[in-house]
Amino acid sequence: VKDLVVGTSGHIDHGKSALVLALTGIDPDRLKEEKARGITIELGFAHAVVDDTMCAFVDVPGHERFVRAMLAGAGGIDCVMLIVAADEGVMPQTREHFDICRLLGVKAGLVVMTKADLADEATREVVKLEIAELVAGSFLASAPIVETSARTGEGLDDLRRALSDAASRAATRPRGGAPRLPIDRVFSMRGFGTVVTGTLVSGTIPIGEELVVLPSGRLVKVRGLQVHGQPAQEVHAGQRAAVNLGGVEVSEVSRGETLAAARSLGVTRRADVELELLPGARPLRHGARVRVHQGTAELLARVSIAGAGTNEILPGDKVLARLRLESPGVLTRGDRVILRAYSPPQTVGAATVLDPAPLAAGVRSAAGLARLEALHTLDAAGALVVMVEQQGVKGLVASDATVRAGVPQDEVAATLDRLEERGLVVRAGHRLVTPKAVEGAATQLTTLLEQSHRHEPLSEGVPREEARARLGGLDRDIFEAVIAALVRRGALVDGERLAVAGHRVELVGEDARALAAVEQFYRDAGLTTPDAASVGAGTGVPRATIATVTTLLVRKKVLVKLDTLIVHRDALDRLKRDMAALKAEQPGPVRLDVATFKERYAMSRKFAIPLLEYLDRERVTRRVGDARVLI
Ligand SMILES: Nc1nc2c(ncn2[C@@H]2O[C@H](COP(=O)(O)OP(=O)(O)OP(=O)(O)O)[C@@H](O)[C@H]2O)c(=O)[nH]1
Ligand SMILES: [Mg+2]
Repeated sequence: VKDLVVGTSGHIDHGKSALVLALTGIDPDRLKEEKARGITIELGFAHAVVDDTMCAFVDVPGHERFVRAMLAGAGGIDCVMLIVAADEGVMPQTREHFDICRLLGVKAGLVVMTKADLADEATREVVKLEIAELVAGSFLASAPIVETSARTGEGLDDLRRALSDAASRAATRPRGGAPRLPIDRVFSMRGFGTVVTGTLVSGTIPIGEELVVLPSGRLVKVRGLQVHGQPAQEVHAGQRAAVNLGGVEVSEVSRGETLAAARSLGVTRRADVELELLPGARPLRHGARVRVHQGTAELLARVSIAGAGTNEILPGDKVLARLRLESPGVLTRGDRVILRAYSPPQTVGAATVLDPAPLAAGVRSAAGLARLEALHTLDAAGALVVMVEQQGVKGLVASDATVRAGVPQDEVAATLDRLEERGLVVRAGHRLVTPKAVEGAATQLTTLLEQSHRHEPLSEGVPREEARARLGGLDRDIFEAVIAALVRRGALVDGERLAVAGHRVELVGEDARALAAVEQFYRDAGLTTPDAASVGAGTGVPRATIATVTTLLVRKKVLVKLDTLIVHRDALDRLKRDMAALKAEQPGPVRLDVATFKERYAMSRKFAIPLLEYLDRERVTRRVGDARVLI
């Protein structure tokens, strides 16, 4: 069977709940207060199989004070029954609810003229004309008007047929993709714990799934599922579900929050949108406060109109704008939200999200407007490129492809392949960046290295981390991409230190002679190496130059630093060979103590200890107590 969520809509007292009861046998008004006052206050739920369709009915209140609840219900419906009482005709909330359905983009539905038993033929004809005028040019323009009476049962079979027709036309919701369930009720059930209900607007949730509640970010696990009071193994898009959640208390979840897959939706305080003001609304000023309804949530926000100088949105206009949310919202690109005035809280329009997490840079400038215009005309992949471009060399975290640009999770890999192939985006580890930004950073890095080579010709290059810091603390993944780009074209030598290809530490004139003299001095000194002062005295090289050339020789591994000693590598090689010879002289383990070592090489303890420790490190000797054994 096909699943269909059918919502009621219409003015107070027009017989919405009575009709749902007549169709399903289930009274959607459950609350004591609803019974006492004879009106619907909260969303009501019922279900029935019509033909081969399982219809989940969401019954909304018609009272003008409860439009908020109506909106929470309307967000998840596939098909609307617009209800008009035959004895009253089209009334204010008939219009408002109908506006909301239209603005939300509900695609299927029908009109029901209820209380047919209370109006004569002529009155009903007038009401039909009113209805025709209301729905002209809309998705309901050619929908049937079914006349019913919950009292006499008249027209109920016609209604079932019309519902079945509408069901066949209604699009099914995407079962693939990430699950998203705006929560409309939270309660605790004995023996189960926390239960939330709502309509799954996309994806599939199996038992055992780990999800997240947003915006709070609490991690939860699905312990059990019910659809229309029956246990289920999984629920899919288009079904109303009760979800038993582990890992969270009833007090920690509330209506308006969203149950979703981790990393599929973002939490935001800012959203760039295309805003549409209803023809009947009052002009909306730049900076005006509005109520934003998304899913089951209501948030307060201020409207910033994009572009310089536009201070007002006129009725019937569509403009690009930014919503600055006063509390965190759960939004993704493509979401449709309803806007109501702050006071009185009438429905004034709707908005489609273009970027749910824009940077703080404003939208009042020409550049800000141009960016929104681009986001407006592009598909998700195109929008992703704009978002990546805007991040510059900082790049965009790859998960934002879904969270921000709205590329479905299972299409991200293919989309990025395509964008990379076309040279629009580069994947740098966990980030996305434009080739242009990588190039910019590459040029910067090259300039930086060239400068450094000029200032320190004796240095073999700039240490990696230092280079990264000097590029403004570039993200590690992007830094690696920049290096890779330069290496690929042979412009950079990669290593612990970075250098421009072709950079040679070459000493000329005085410096070259100093280097040779110092090296020769150390070579001659053998194992008992001189201190800096005697190097100066022995070579005649100035102190500062000695320091530079020594550092260079150490870096080139011609000289080796052993604690406080500096020893020529030839001397160390000779020492190792001597040790090997010593071992070869006699069979069995050869012991060597500090005194013997000192004597053999005619040196003091100051030299013997670092040299023996060096031999230990090189695994020529092994320390046993105070002595060594040759290995
Ligand atoms: N005569 C007659 N009365 C009806 C019919 N349908 C509903 N009523 C009565 O109209 C009143 C309002 O009906 P509800 O179904 O509660 O109206 P509603 O549209 O759900 O009202 P709200 O949810 O508060 O917006 C009740 O007293 C019903 O008994 C009908 O077909 N004929
Ligand atoms: Mg009702």
